[in-house]
Amino acid sequence: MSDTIFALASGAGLSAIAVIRASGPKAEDVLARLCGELPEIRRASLRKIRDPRNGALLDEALVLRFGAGASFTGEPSFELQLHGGRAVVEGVLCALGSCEQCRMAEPGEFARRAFLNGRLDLTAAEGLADLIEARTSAQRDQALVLAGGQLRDQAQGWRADLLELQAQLEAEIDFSDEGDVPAEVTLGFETKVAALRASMQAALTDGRRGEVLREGFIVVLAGRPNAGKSSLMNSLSRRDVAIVSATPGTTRDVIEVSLDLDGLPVVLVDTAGLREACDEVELEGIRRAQARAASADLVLWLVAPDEDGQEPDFEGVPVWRIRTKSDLGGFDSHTEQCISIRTGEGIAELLDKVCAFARDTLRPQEPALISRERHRQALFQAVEGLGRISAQLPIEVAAEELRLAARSLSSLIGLVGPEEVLGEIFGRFCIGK
Ligand SMILES: Nc1nc2c(ncn2[C@@H]2O[C@H](COP(=O)(O)OP(=O)(O)OP(=O)(O)O)[C@@H](O)[C@H]2O)c(=O)[nH]1
Ligand SMILES: [Mg+2]
Repeated sequence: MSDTIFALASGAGLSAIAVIRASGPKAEDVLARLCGELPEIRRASLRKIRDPRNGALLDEALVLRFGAGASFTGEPSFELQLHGGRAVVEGVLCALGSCEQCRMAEPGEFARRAFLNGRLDLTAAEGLADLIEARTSAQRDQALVLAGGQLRDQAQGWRADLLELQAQLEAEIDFSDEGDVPAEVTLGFETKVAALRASMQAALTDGRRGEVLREGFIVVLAGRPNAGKSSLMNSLSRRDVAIVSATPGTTRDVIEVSLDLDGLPVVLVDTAGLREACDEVELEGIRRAQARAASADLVLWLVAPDEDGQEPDFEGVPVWRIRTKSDLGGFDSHTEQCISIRTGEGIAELLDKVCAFARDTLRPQEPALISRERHRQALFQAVEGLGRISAQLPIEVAAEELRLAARSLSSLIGLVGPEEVLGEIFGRFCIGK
């Protein structure tokens, strides 16, 4: 039988209220030991919380009890809304730890139990993890859609269609049993498979916007040394994060700041100026700058008034050329986009343009179905398998491809799959979730 687990579910540190939750077969016994008479199920009740070892009063708290089958984990559970002081929280955690078969939860263990008890599918669990980590409103909205089961429902729909096609094929195998010639896939059947495959493929052709929204839209500030990259970084992030100096080659490391641009998560990245350098440290900085730019969603190529070099190609990443230090003159404001940190010229406009571009790419108003590499891989495998089914393929081979494609979709929602995948997903949750 599994242990009863407990954890602080609210954030660490001083707070008005702290929530400790517990779940497992002994939850009710444990709760009775802490607060005496059990409160009614799902009814907030004020109770004195005592240490079961010596009866010492630890706090007076709101207690919520959930029955098996109607709790987050599917097990008997309870939550204590305590006063958030450190001694209160530590005292209650210690008291819980003293109860038999009761131990601190591992990260994600509540969610893992919910999954194992069929309360959540794997994609919904991932949605909850994303919801906890969401820093901006667009990330929150996407996480809510995933947690709400959009991907699960779609995957189950596709899986049902696959099983239906499988049944049709099997009927044909039985029907052609007497013949010597192995039965083959018909043109009509090929068309049905192709239609299903196209609907899955459409979900994959999304420019990875779900992943980009989850991880942040990456804007790299690049240019020659002294172009004004770090100055722009500080100005856009409204923080003094990067050292600015008149000495070319000041920035060596990659410096990142996360911004919330009108609900969109944008990661600004300041980099070392690109030039022919001989200094080993600077060379490494330049190598990192180039790698970061090549994996960005947008590069702002900053050009000082005294330069006129062409912007490099960063492996197809969109690059905007921006003239800096416009207060010094020497540019054509009709043909060039200009900014000045000194006068503030062009900064608000640039920020608006970046925000509009990110919005265009991420399209947060229509959340993407896929937001993780794991989802993409599973769906991709199913699409690949269906792509191998064509007219005149032996029916047995086609049936096996359909079976494998259905299995990929099952792994997506967690109906089948190795234990490592669960460890990978739930291990990333925080303790208490
Ligand atoms: N006049 C003027 N000077 C600026 C402006 N922006 C930056 N500077 C100056 O240009 C110099 C270089 O600025 P940085 O922001 O450090 O340039 P960088 O591109 O980060 O340089 P590296 O880190 O060496 O690659 C500093 O002396 C800044 O004060 C501007 O808009 N106008
Ligand atoms: Mg710099």
